[in-house]
Amino acid sequence: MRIVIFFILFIAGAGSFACAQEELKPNLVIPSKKQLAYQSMEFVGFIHYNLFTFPPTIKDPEKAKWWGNEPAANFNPKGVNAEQWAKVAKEIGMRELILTVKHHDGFCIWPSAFSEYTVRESPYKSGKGDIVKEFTDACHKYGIKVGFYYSPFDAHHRDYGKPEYNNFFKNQLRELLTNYGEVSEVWFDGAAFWNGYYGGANEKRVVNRDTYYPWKEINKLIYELQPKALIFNFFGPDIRWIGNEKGVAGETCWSTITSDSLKIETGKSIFPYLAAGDPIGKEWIIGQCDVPDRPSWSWKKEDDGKVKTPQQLVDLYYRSIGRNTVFLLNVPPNIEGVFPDQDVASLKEFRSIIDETFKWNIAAGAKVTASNFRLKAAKFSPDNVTDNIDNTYWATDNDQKTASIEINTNPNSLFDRIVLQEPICLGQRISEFDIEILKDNKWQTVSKGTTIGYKRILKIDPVQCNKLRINIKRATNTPALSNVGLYKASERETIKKL
Ligand code: FUL
Repeated sequence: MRIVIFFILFIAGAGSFACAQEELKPNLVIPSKKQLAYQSMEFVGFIHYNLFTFPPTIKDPEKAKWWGNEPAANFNPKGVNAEQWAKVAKEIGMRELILTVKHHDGFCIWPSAFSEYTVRESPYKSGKGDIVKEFTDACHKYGIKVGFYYSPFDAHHRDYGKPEYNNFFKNQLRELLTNYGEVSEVWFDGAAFWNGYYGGANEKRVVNRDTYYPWKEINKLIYELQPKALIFNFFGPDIRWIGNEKGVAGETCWSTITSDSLKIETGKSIFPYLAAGDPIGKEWIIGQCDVPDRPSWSWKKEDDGKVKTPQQLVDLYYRSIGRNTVFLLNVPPNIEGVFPDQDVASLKEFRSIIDETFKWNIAAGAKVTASNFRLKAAKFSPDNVTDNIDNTYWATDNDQKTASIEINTNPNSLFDRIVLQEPICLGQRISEFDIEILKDNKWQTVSKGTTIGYKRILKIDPVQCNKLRINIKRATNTPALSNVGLYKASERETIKKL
């Protein structure tokens, strides 16, 4: 008897497998495996800590900024605690930390063999210290990925602006990428010119950032030395700047752009393009939203008390992660070398609020129907959007670029946050949607939007309803959704005025 049942189940299983014939074809432009993993980290941290953390000796305001000749002796931290950086990052859900190993002033916080302007020349640990080593050891110990911010612009180096400088640039990268274990991201700053010291020349040097640096060779070198690393640069190749330092992505945000159409000299016009991406872009380049948790990137005494509130951070979470990008939040160690208490307190409360908001998905396991689903096959069933499994999805038949799905909601559950996700391993497809709820037998629109991508979070007024309907109104390819989540925001997201 048992054998017969097994046999029947086997035949049925094979049948449904045969039915799931026609796979959903991926777009021409899709993310790499590395990019998929990076995007799912969602939240990463920036650490601006370097010579600039210490009060400048030069008082001339013209020269005060990135002049490139502040004495190395100024770098004299008394209590660098990289383990605290990594522990806090872990606690608040940051999956990677990116440290400013060399900023515009050229000072290196590792004892680089190619520079005489480093931590070795400073009093820190009597010239025997290496902040990059302390940082990478701590990150590896706590399971936090390592990123290096490296400023290509260098106001200290005498050859800056000449071809020779690029050898120094590559030598330093080789050093950083061979001596400190696994590196997950290399972050190149956009600045390319300034008045500077330049080995004593004391002048202004201007370079064309697009053509001066040998980007192709540099990228190749990075991938050779650290195959798992992703490269952040203005226009990618892996991660792109979102076009502002406010931590805010465009409400429309495609993960695709065409980078070779972009030139920095064209100035401002590139910013909206970077923020919104391009539905017909030829490359997949993840948007990343960088922002400091205080007015400045580096710690300043006068900014104590000006740390972003947990509610402001929550707002940035919605405008970055909630708009298909990765949130890169800067936390500056103070002059001693630790994250200040007030920053840590704000970050922890922020994380606790987000965790509370997204604790209960009231749509989990809900019954879903759709106007169409691909080949009527289980693999593409609408139920897949509420099954809590990442790699399952609902998709339509090839000729259906518009479609609706309806989720049976519990009329007693209140919600005001809607999370939508596309299975981006197949590319990004949806370009317009709206959301309706069925209340008192009437459909009413509660939200609308353009792109979804990896994750889109919509805020609506709190509602209870019997059904929620998502109408895909426009798509660049057969639409698919991998997840729909409904949540009730924590009361702590907004501070009520008394
Ligand atoms: C900018 C720099 O000039 C700032 O100092 C900071 O490092 C920020 C992340 O990038 O371009």
